[in-house]
Amino acid sequence: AEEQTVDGTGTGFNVGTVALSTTRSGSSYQLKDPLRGDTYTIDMNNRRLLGTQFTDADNVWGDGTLSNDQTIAVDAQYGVAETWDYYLDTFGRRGIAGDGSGSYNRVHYGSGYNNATWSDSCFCMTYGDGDGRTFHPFASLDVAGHEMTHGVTSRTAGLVYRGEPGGLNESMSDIFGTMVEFFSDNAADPGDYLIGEKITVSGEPLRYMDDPAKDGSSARCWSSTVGRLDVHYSSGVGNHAFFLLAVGSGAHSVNGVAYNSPSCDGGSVTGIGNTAAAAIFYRALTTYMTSGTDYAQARAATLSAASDLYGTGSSQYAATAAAWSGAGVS
Ligand code: ASN
Ligand code: ZN
Ligand code: CA
Repeated sequence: AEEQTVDGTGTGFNVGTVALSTTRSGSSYQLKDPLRGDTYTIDMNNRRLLGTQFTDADNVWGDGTLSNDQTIAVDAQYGVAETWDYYLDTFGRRGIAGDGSGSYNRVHYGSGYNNATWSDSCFCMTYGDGDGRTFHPFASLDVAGHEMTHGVTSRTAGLVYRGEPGGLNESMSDIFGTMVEFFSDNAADPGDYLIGEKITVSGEPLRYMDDPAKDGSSARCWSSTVGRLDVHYSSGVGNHAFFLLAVGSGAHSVNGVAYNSPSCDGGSVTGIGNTAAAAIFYRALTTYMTSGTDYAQARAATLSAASDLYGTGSSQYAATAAAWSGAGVS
């Protein structure tokens, strides 16, 4: 049958009721977005192989409850659309690879699976349903932005996933996942500097960008042994530097959430806002960083980016230097 781009609507578990761009094929609708590289979502039906396409008779997807299999597909499909729009509207990047090609989501993967992953080989996202005790299903805006940013990093700097470059890779995913959450401006999931706050049953985030050590494992300040940590903990140094750059040191409230970001060197940092901070980090990631970039080199890469964008005499350049010093990277 001939395929048409149509306006659908859906109600997710985390995002509430949202607009979705979908595909009409004959008398049925598919969860496939022709405006964003034909990105689609499939149902793994709690198995690990062979998913099935989501189809629908009335183009109204999910109902906000987890007993409806489409509900979490709405969160996943919305997450990829918002991530696409963030990168395109902000940096002119068309899709994860930057070439207009779409990806796809696999939801209801496995049984009680406590993770979400990006794969460069399938160019796809996989979401577990969580075990229901510690984790809800993993489809939330910051997780979607985090995972797809792994694809962006892979196609640009190519940061290896171990040691300090691995921590930096993880940090880039936390940073841009957070930027996607702010960009989306979704009333049910407003922007914050917390990672994964929607996917835990307790409501506690997995990670805190203002003070990464709050999770009990992540590094707040650089040290010569930080590269020995798991990459999800060594990411703390980069997350802390980004928070200091965007928001600043000390106490701040954003969208009703209170933060307190200590600086490692005792200096104080005045934030330059998400837009300028993200512009500096994106240019550093896509222009200056390479597979082996460590934290000292990340500082230099962002300073080069800040110089290109704002000049070496700018407040943005000075804040970039102060932010890394505040995370112990001098
Ligand atoms: N959800 C994890 C992450 O993106 C999967 C992994 O360990 N790579 O960091
Ligand atoms: Zn990750
Ligand atoms: Ca968040």
